Amino acid sequence: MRCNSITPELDDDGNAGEMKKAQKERNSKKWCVEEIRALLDRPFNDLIFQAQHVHREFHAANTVQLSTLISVKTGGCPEDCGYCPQAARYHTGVENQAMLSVESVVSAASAAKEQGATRFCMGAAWRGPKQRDIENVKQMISAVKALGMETCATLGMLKQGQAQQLGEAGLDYYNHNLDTSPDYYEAIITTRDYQDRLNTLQEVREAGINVCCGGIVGMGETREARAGLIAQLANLDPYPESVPINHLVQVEGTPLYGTAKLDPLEFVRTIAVARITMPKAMVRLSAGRREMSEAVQALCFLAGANSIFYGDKLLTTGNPEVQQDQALLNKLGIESLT
Ligand code: SAM
Ligand code: DTB
Ligand code: SF4
Repeated sequence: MRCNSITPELDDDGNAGEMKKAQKERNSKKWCVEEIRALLDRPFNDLIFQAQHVHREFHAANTVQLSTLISVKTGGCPEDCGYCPQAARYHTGVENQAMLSVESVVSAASAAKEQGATRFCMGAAWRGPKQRDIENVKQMISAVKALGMETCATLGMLKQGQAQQLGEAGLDYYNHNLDTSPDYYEAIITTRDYQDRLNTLQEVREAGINVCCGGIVGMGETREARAGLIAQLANLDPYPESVPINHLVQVEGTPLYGTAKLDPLEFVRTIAVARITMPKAMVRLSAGRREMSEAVQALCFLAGANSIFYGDKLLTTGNPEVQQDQALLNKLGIESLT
């Protein structure tokens, strides 16, 4: 996409006043890949300073939102996402598990709430849900909502009308990631295309559900591809309310196992650019935290991350222990949103 002339500029200190005004309307700012690439290329300190500046204009400093994940249906997925331990075609040791009962989901949500999570996200290893799956998930959504938590679901591609049904059951957020840039997508997934993902995001938007959409870095992509992903996210109109930036969790048996490790500062840069280009969004420092040092996580918060997955497990892989996270947040003087 070419750069357009209505770009609200940030001044040298990263002042986002003009941008804030523009964002009150629709997403009038369109980002071209070159502009985002130029942000990613900035000297590290300048980039982080700019991101923290934008962050403080749009969000309360030193706060973090906590979301807990649960896998309501695990493994056996027909898709071929090269990163995913739940794809049936890879031998990763993940055991297939039938749909959880509503009771067990509610008790996990209630435990998560007890520990301080405000949002509960239910994930399923499907290409997309069938109508009977939707019926089950609707019950889970209503029951979790009744606990006073925000609800989120990630169930794969949605057919027309399905988002509407989930919304009626009380779904606040739908997570559906673009994962990487359009150009790199085919190297990672071949069983669906980019447009399929965009179509589902459109369904979710039209149903009035908040969009949670982000991607994965550390999959062997170039910096240019990371710029391409952020451009796609930032140019959604409006851009997502929630933007999970995952670091690839390398799982033995998946095609991406053994991918060359990404310099952690590249991950921090990606967070910073997500913050600058999507100022109002909650930017989530997502998968991969267990493999990250506390110092790198602290840099991610400085770069504008203000949400994390909280709880000992993501879907099938590990996440830092709750007590460890509480200690880290304490150490950094970051308070969780209630
Ligand atoms: N099956 C649904 C789908 O693909 O949309 C929902 C569940 S899927 C596991 C949700 C997201 O988890 C994926 O889009 C991907 O971004 C992320 N994910 C899966 N495996 C991952 C891994 N090994 N490392 C980092 N993120 C991963
Ligand atoms: C998202 O962006 N990351 C989460 C959530 N949305 C569903 C999933 C991460 C999964 C990591 C691999 C696993 O635990 O299976
Ligand atoms: Fe299936 Fe989702 Fe994993 Fe892809 S990411 S293999 S669609 S569970």
